Amino acid sequence: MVFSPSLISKLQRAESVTVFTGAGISAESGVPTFRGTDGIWKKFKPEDLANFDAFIRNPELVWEWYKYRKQLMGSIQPNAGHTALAEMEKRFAQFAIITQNIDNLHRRAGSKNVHELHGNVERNYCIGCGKTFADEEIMKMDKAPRCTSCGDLVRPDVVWFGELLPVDQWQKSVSAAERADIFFSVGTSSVVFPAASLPHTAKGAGAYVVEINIERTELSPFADEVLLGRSGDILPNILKLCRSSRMSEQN
Ligand code: BJW
Ligand code: ZN
Repeated sequence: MVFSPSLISKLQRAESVTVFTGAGISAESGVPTFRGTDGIWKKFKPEDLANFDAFIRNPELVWEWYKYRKQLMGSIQPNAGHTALAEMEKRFAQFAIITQNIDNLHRRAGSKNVHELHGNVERNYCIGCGKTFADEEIMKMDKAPRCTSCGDLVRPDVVWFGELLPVDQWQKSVSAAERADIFFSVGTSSVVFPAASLPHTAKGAGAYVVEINIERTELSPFADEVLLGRSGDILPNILKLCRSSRMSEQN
């Protein structure tokens, strides 16, 4: 794979790298994306299920979707893209992953500095009293689990449309975007806000913005470079480039 001279020299000199990921990075592990040509939640738009009103209207349906996804996400493995990012983290003074994904695959691949903007599918809490529940308990209960303390509905600890993002994760993500010398946006359609504003924040603060996606997105016209292809192919090649260009300092 051939990279531009600009990206090669930026990688050689970068102190701080931030990587923003979306559903596309996990597609090669077998997690369906939400939108785009390969998005396979065809029956429902994410907006139909991923919101609190839909949950209250039909908790059985929303839970059916999440229980299916919990099982799926628990049974798959990080792919070459996740692993390459975990290796890259060791080669830069500052390295952060900002993910919109709830699947925990970055941490499972070994990445340490991960900011989760939309929650984590492995956590659950009661909407009445806030009590938390482990997946083992949840999966044993009826389709729409109820709190063992107050009887209210339990929900997955994820961020739905119209809900605020976790404040600490958001603040850390903004800081990571602002301090980045290189900002990679990987496998996201860049349509869901406020997450989709982060590449623009990074660019405004002087970062070199590189998009990796199988197709062009809303971000493409603003990116300094668009690398079209699968993240599981491109990221290992970027890691190779880091290994060769930063070898003397880091190996
Ligand atoms: C590959 C690949 C491979 C495939 N290699 N690439 C109008 C304008 C602006 C904003 C709004 C608006 N109306 C409403 C809003 C706000 C709303 C929003 O942004 N809506 C837009 C859809 C218009 N945002 C919110 O509501 C957020 N909160 C908020 O704004 O709070 C303030 C507020 C408070 C009160 C009232 C109103 C506002 C919250 C957003 C929460 C999003 N939640 C979800 C579900 C999480 C839980 C779960 O997973 O179940 O997050 S929705 C879903 O979309 C999920 C994702 O994280 C998110 C982003 O999707 P992503 O990752 O980009 O996936 P895809 O499928 O879209 O794209 C995959 C990409 O991968 C594609 O481009 C492929 O080509 C690519 N690809 N294979 C590389 N191998
Ligand atoms: Zn409760």
